[in-house]
Amino acid sequence: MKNSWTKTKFYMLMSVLAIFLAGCGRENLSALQPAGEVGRQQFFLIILSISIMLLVVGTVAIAFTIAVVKSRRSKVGEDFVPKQVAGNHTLEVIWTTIPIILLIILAIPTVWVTFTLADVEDMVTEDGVANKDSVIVNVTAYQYWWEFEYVHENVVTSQDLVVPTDEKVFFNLKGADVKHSFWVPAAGGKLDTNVDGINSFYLVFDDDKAENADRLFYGKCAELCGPSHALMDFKVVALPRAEFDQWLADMKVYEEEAKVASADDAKEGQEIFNNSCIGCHAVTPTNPGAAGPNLTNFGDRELIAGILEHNKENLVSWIKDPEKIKPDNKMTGAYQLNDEEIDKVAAYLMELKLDKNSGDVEKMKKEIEAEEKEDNDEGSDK
Ligand code: HEC
Ligand SMILES: [Cu+2]
Repeated sequence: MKNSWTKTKFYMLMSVLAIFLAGCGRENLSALQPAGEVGRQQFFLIILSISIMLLVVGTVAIAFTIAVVKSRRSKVGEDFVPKQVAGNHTLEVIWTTIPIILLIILAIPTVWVTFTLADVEDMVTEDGVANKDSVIVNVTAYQYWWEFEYVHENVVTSQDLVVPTDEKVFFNLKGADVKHSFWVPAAGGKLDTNVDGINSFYLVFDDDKAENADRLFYGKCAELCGPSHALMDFKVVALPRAEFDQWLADMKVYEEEAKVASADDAKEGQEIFNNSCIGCHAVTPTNPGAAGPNLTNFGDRELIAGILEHNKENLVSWIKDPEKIKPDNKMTGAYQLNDEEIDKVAAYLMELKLDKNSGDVEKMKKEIEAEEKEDNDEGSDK
């Protein structure tokens, strides 16, 4: 009876562990299932260092076991004194050389990969101006949200980072208030976002891996930054280049003027928004560095505030009491609205969806080219 209970406990423990470990295998957030070149190289380093570690631990464990088994008192007697090897030259040379060789095997690929992954040369042209062929995103981390600025296109968004697949995407990282850290486990990283100084690197998202992950990867803040640090999530939407360009062009439709609400309550909501919220939240895609997330395409988002499921009910709870959802967030107490007003504002925000395929990609490309010419002229003047 006792025996079977022990067995049951064992199986219970194992099944809990299995469920727990199953979380390690998700393609949208696991460093163990790399989604691109950067993640793969980092994964290779993980495997290399673990293999070397296992080799060392295994050898030591085997040597230890042999020593313990062979030198039992019952076997060798009370007065046995083993052979003394202190100061033995051959042995000392062996156990100094082996660790040196192992460290060299570990060091060469580590240093090589570190320098390769930090190579952001393609970000600028020979003239020293931003390379228009590369997608460059300026990332700013705030307590407790993320802002993404597309350098060439002059488009700002937040919380959902949209990237093209199968090419290097370059990031310039900085922190607006305290130090944060930008991490997309499946694609690579992490890299600190410092308050002074910009860190740059690139990531690659393979198109087939993105498709397996339903085109959505998970991102995290990886540096303790305050009470809501653990809630400082973002999403990465990885699209084929043509769809990515179209998304940018669709955002640019609202460059000059915010989307106008259509339903009656949303219309009233827009007015309330323009009185109480617009000081911190832009609804056109051209304003970086505002005090709150850019909401131009809020209706298309995956989540609210990076963590809540995207529906109107949750939006109402967020506007009513953000403090309850994200302690210490910087929106709490910034306005006073009654339930009816909150409902209308929420109706308005849910309407903030991009009109798919309304933007003119060709026009956008021409604008970028024209700007490049200007920059190049300036660049060659120097
Ligand atoms: C003092 C500036 C400020 C004001 C005013 C303000 N907010 Fe915010 N808002 C923020 C900040 C900061 C965040 C990010 C909070 C976080 O995630 O930590 C935020 C987040 C949000 C989000 C989630 C955004 C996302 O990308 O998921 C919504 C929705 C929102 N606010 C709606 C409103 C509405 C509606 C009003 C007006 C009634 C308003 N805010 C007024 C600063 C402000
Ligand atoms: Cu953070």
